[in-house]
Amino acid sequence: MIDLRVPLLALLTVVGVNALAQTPELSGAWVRAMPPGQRMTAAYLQLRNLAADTITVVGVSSDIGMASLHETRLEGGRSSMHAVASLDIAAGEVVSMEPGGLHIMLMGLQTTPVEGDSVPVCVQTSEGDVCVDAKVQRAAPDTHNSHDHH
Ligand SMILES: [Cu+2]
Repeated sequence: MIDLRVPLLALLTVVGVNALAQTPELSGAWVRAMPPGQRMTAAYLQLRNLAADTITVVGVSSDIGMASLHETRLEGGRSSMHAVASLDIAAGEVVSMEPGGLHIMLMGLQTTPVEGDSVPVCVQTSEGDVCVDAKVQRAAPDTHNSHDHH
């Protein structure tokens, strides 16, 4: 088995990121901007398990309010949200949170995050906590299947 962590660590060192690669690696984090006064929003990100074993996500947190792991599901044509108690990420697996699916629900906000802000979001896992600054924006970042015309 080839150990991919060594070149990755070297790369992270070159770009000046913490040389100790955290796992799961968090990327593409963003929070949906809401109108002033809104007390809830959601954060989305991708988690990549760089470890050789399954990692379990056991919780989420953020300084700006109460955070919980949610999943939106379509049931009989109706969309509803459910709390997700824990989430297993297999070795090498990438889990994507995105609108209409898994997300980090942020509730009880003291201040409404506005476009351009950055919001700290942490993921608690069986391996410890990993945190990222999520960019506040009005819509999902461009991806292969998102065509958001304003
Ligand atoms: Cu939710």
